[in-house]
Amino acid sequence: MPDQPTRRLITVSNRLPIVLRRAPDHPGGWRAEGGAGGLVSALTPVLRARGGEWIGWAGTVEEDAVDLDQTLAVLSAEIGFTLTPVALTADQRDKFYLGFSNEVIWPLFHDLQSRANFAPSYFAAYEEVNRRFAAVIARRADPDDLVWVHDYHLINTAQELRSLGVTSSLIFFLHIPFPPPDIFLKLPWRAPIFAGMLAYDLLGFLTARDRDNFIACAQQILASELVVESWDDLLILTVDGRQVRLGVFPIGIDAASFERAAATRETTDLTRQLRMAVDGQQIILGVDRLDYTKGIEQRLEAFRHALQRHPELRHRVTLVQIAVPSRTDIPEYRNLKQRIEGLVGEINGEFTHLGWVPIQYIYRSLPFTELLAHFRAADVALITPLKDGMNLVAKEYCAAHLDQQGVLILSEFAGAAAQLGAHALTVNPYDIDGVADAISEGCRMPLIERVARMAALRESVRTHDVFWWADSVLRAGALPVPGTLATTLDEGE
Ligand code: GDG
Repeated sequence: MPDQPTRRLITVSNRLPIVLRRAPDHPGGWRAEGGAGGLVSALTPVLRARGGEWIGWAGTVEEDAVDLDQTLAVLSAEIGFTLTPVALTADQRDKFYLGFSNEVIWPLFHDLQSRANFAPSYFAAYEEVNRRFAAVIARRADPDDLVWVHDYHLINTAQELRSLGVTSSLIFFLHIPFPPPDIFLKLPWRAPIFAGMLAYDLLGFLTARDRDNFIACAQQILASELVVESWDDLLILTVDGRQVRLGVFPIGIDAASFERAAATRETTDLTRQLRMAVDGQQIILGVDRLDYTKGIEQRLEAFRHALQRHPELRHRVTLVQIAVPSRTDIPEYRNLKQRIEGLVGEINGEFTHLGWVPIQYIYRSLPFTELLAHFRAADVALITPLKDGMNLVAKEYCAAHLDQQGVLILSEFAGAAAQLGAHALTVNPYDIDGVADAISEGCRMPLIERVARMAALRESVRTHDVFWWADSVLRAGALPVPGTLATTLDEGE
């Protein structure tokens, strides 16, 4: 069997890296927009560098999905890898994507079980769509291909693939946290979801915390049938004589591209404009999809407390909060937007004085160069998710900070804290006073300390970039596991 660099890669995720919108005036009748979010940011450079195929939903519903082939062929040629669509019906989009994926798994796996909506009708749609994805993959995959399935929407795809007779190596990567047993066991469909994960050959987690939570769940759910053994950097679970590899692979960014793009004339000019607009004040920056896991409300409260507890910050700092629209079809997200905008208004109403407005709030996705300029211009990045699988924004901020003078304030509950925590100011995002004090400390940090911390952060981001990550996962997915392992363990019992 060829080793991993030469094996064809089929990447599968709920979303393709582009979203198609009907546009009668465009050639083919469709207009393509870039997809949002961390998974697309991370995987696009990997597929560009390596080639292969990306299977996913193009954002269209089945009723609309005619004449896509020509548009996707043109886009595939432009992007450098093959885009293969999976169509969903409007009902599947509602129950599988908005419903089971984003109202059940997303909150539960972020430890926010009280936000989960365990509607009984969602799971059947989840299984149905996983079957649909499997049918498309089965048509495209050869036995020698590596099939790499991403994220919580597609946990049950491997089981469906196996039942269709697909024998390719199947890798699953979870881009969100895996919760501890106390929380996971609340899931009414815990048995089929857990069995779905065990049907892969390799399970990739972002941090050791997530992998260990998975093992703790396995110990409770499978009890005596389970054997866990370490092998290289991986753990091997043997269940009913079948082996599943578990690995920890902290996802990175395309750091070199970020550094290059941050250094361009255009970004430098925009950075200067942003700095001039705040007239000598320090910029504190928040960048998030507008999502309740990102802790934006708690962050705004902490900023309000910082202005109250540390009045010397008034007139000297501006908080720039970029909130990218996300999942706007879900009522919870629309309510959150209203609460955030209410808070911004309240805080600005309370503190605005003599032309100084403490919070600038941006509700849209910025063009890449503008985003980079915001990273470069910010003295402090305030990244305080309540829980986050990794948080790529933390890494992007460091990569873009060419002058090495930025301060990173980072939630201890972001996966990124495992790698970056030692050189960031780590905070508990629920501790409003603690975050307020960290804001003050970040703004007062002496230059020499800022530079030392940022240099170490940048080194970590550069060394563990997205290519290192993808390579580690694919290598682990392609390794032949020693067949004697289960026997050895049986003999040792
Ligand atoms: C999930 C997990 C995990 C943001 N604003 C703009 C913009 N962005 C880009 C950022 C970054 C991406 O969106 C967000 O990535 P994150 O990792 O921070 O968060 P999620 O979207 O929740 O990602 C996360 C990730 O998957 C990967 O495994 O790290 O924990 O939740 O790349 O730059 N991009 C542009 N304009 C914006 O205004 N162009």
